[in-house]
Amino acid sequence: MLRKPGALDNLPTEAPFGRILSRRAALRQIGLSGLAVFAVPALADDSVNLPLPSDPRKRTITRDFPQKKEMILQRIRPPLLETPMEVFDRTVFTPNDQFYVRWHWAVIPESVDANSFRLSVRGHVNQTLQLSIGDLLKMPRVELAAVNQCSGNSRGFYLPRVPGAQWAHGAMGNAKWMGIRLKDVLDRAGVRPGALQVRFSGLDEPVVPEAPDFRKSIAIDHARDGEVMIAFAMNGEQLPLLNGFPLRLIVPGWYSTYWVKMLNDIEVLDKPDDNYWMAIAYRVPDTPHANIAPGQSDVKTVPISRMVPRSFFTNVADGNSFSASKHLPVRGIAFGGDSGVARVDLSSDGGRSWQTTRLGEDHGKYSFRRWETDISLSTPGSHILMVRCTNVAGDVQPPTPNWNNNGFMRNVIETIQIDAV
Ligand SMILES: Nc1nc2c(c(=O)[nH]1)N[C@H]1C(S)=C(S)[C@@H](COP(=O)(O)O)O[C@H]1N2
Ligand SMILES: [Mo]
Repeated sequence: MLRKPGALDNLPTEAPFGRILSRRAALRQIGLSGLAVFAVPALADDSVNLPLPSDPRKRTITRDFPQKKEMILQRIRPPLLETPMEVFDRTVFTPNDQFYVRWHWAVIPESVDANSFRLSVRGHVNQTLQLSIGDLLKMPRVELAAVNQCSGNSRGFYLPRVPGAQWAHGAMGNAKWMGIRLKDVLDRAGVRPGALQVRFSGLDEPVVPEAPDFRKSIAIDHARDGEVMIAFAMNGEQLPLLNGFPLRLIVPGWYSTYWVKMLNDIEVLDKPDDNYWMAIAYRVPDTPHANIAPGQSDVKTVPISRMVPRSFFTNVADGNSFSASKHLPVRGIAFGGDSGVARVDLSSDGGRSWQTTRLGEDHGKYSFRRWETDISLSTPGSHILMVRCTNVAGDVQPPTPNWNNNGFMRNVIETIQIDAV
């Protein structure tokens, strides 16, 4: 488990197992390098000001977590690390060493021995399985680009504020995930008639035995849709320990709470999962945009599920100044949620008129997609820029922010103010 700051001061900060795997040599080596050591961060002086409505806006930049470069520190233990916005401007795939990190419980293995690691498949099946990494590597592989986004991404923008990590927009990332279909693993075990859900759990544990272990479930048909996968690689490398080495679940188009890390247990259920993480936590109001009035009670809730479209500026930020000119290149990223990006529109007059942006390469319906356009900034003074994604299903980002007790599913049209001088 992660120890208190100071306890591991003499250990190296680099994990020895973060070897880069070439895509072709494909993950044969994955079973050989399963050791990572946590060194607890010594906090650096660097900081960043997040564009949030409330304090603390000033956050520490840390370089002290294994296999991670500069990250915005939200919490040390268990680690919550946010991706700095400029990372999204550089590339459509978020590098593993700056991919955000979120864990619920602090008892996380410091190392996982990939040779002795076993994934169990049990419950309402014909045959219980104990699969090694080697077993999984022999099964047919699939690769898919998909956005991993925390349900509470952008929670720091909520007004009135709600408890929970005060993320700006960096609790998301896009990667090419490689692994095997969950369906193939379930077929191997043989799902018995009457199966309702499949429950997933990882190697992390609560700090006290009475606290609920982190477990998430999805419907049996969803689990067998051929898209939900068990990933052993991300962006052509094995998963960083903090992102779930050696295996994690990928549920394309759904919020990341279902993307269970360090996945070692799959249980087929013949009744609905009523564990804490399904019945109490990660629920949203059953209303459009999961929106209620602050303070409203007696609201019917449902487990959070599909993501909704979003778009962001990556090369300009609120408060930036530019010299007045006819052409300012503006660009960013968008994603459609659980369907592809149909269009991204930009307004430079506070939402009165909208122009269509050019979209970048299409890496599939669950991926980030880049957008870019030029705006005219010839009049000195303030300009209000807004960006809005419409997905292939016709869902569009709303003009007003949603609100709910958990700060989930924010996807209001992003608005920034820039100055021409
Ligand atoms: N085993 C395990 N998996 C987990 C969690 C966790 O606490 N334990 N948190 C979930 C949540 S809420 C999020 S947002 C994502 C974060 O994934 P990342 O750290 O790879 O970015 O992991 C998900 N999977
Ligand atoms: Mo999350």
